[in-house]
Amino acid sequence: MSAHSTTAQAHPNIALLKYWGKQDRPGNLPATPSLSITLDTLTTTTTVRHARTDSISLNGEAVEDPGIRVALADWRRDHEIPPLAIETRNNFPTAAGLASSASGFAALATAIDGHCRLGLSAGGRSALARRGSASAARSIHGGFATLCGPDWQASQLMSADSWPLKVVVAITSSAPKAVSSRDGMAISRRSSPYFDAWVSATAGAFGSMRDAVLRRDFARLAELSEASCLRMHGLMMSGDPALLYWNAGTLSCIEALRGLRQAGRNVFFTVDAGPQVKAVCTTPDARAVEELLRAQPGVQDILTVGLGGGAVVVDG
Ligand code: 2P0
Repeated sequence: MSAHSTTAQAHPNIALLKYWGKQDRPGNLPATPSLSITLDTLTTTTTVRHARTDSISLNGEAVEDPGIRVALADWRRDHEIPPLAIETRNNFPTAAGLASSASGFAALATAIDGHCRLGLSAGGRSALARRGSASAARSIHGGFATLCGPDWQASQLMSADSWPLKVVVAITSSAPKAVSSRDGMAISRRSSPYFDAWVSATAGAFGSMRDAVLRRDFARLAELSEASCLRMHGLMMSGDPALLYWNAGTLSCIEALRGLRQAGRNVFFTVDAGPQVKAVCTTPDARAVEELLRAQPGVQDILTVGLGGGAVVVDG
């Protein structure tokens, strides 16, 4: 052990090119590449310490978290990880559609790597985090991150400072989602007639989106991001059972944001496996985006964040 306890922090990320669906082989490998932005302000803080048996607490309460238990068992097949007491806290609502599993597994993998002296590279931590939750692989890095084969370890494409975009999140429901991402992905893969087309279209868009980010081409990034989001939701809706993660507020926000972009503002929408709408915009446009979203029917709350850094050990 490197210290009595080790604490790490990580932030959620939002995919602009979406991952939805897994490969048919072990390792929690996505069927598609993805590209994301890591947020600031929203933080998961995780402390691990040696214990007699594993225990997990979330925001101060003991929890049974099957996802963490399964990940620990998987990680222990390759690494020397003793029984651990894990305490994790989110400074944002866990069920608000803000990818707490991404920041959670990125913080946990980083804390364990530090505490147990696994000596992993950032790529190694990303692979560990991915085995817990694939989107978590991207939260190891700050700014713009990509996750693609053949190694399925995320890399940083560009730092947060290189293109400091803003994200305005419109919360349209605080209810937990009815179908988890993991179950939803399995349904889409098993039953949607569009699944293969989704996989090939996403692979085809990956290089274009990477180029748009590197060129800081907002208009092209907007076009590619909205297409990826709508294709993913089209896929979700086309399975059996059909998955419709949107509510009326989601659609109001999407329509309003399309109008605002037509009116000349630098903004686009993205929506994940839930009803919240994330508006990505340039800093001068953030105020107008906030005002517009706040005025939409069904919007309960608004949260504005910037782009942040990767997962780090903060103590220990
Ligand atoms: C993403 N999502 O790329 C996509 C877009 C939601 C919609 O990754 O099964 O929690 O743990 O690997 O990463 C959410 O799924 O799924 C997700 P698992 P994860 O961000």
